[in-house]
Amino acid sequence: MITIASPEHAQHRAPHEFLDGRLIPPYESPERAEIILAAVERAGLGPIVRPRAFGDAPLHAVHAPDFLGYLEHAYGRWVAAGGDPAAVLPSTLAVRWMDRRCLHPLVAPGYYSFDLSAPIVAGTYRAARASADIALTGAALLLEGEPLAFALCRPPGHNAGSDMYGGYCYLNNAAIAAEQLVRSGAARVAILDIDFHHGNGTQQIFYGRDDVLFVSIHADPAREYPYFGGYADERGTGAGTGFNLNLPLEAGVDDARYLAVLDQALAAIQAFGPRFLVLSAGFDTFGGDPIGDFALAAAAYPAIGRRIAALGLPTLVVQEGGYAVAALGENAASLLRGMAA
Ligand code: Q9C
Ligand code: ZN
Repeated sequence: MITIASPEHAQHRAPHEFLDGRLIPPYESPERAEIILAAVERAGLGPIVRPRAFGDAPLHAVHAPDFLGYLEHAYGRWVAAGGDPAAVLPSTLAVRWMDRRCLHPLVAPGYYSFDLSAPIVAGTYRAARASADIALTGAALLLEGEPLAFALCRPPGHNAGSDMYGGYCYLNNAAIAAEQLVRSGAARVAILDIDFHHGNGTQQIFYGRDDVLFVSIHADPAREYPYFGGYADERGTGAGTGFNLNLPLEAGVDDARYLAVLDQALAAIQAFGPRFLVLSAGFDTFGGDPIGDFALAAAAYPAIGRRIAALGLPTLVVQEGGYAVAALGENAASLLRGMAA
């Protein structure tokens, strides 16, 4: 197994996030990536390499050009227009009845972001680019014949859509990697999302597609973020109908329950017959996670890894969420150990 990691992630450090009307310290911190890297090193799971640089084309294959231009320049333009230098966060959100585009530097954040949990600081775009390059390097390694790669991405990506960001996510690393695999000749690619939260961005990007299957196991959005999507009746549209599978779950899910649902997800992937698997791996399903309400034990992660590996597919593991920082490194290493075994 090969791990891809970069110190560039540290360029992104949110000063705060909004939650339930309170400005609070951010759950998504640089320490997360450092702790995962240290645990993977300790576990001796194979070489750890830096990402290659892929340029703009693979980002444009997934994200809208105006959105990428926004992300790149948002912070500088915000500060120049008088916004708080601490971070870009919108004051007015584009919603159902007002979805016109307004690109005033103090207002564009409310067009492109769908929540108040993804502040942009000076280094956010650089970090997000490096994170996407990490995922793309993992995809390249699979194309070169590696059976298993771990993209230690930060910031995470699965909440970012083609022209929207939020939920700590800016560029959709897993989607960018999956699209690259398709464009490199894979007829079918499956994405399995095991983050506690629904991967609304990944779903949106591939919703009309029959060559990329998206399967997600997550907290029921009627109860948990992202609330406005991720329901079981969202099955895809047009040619993509039947190629989106949401498996929303109740609070308190334990190891046995989770593994039973995972088997359902894996059966759907097997029936699809993909050439590659991209695994959006979040560890906020852990019982000790401060923003999740599942009850997985540490022992669940090697078991999850073993079952996924039993598909026998070349797999790119892409790091997403997980905020129980003290356990995060071990949980990630455990999943990978289970997969590599
Ligand atoms: N009451 C990822 O794990 N706030 N994103 C949730 C819950 C945002 C999660 C509030 C959660 C974003 C990558
Ligand atoms: Zn999550």
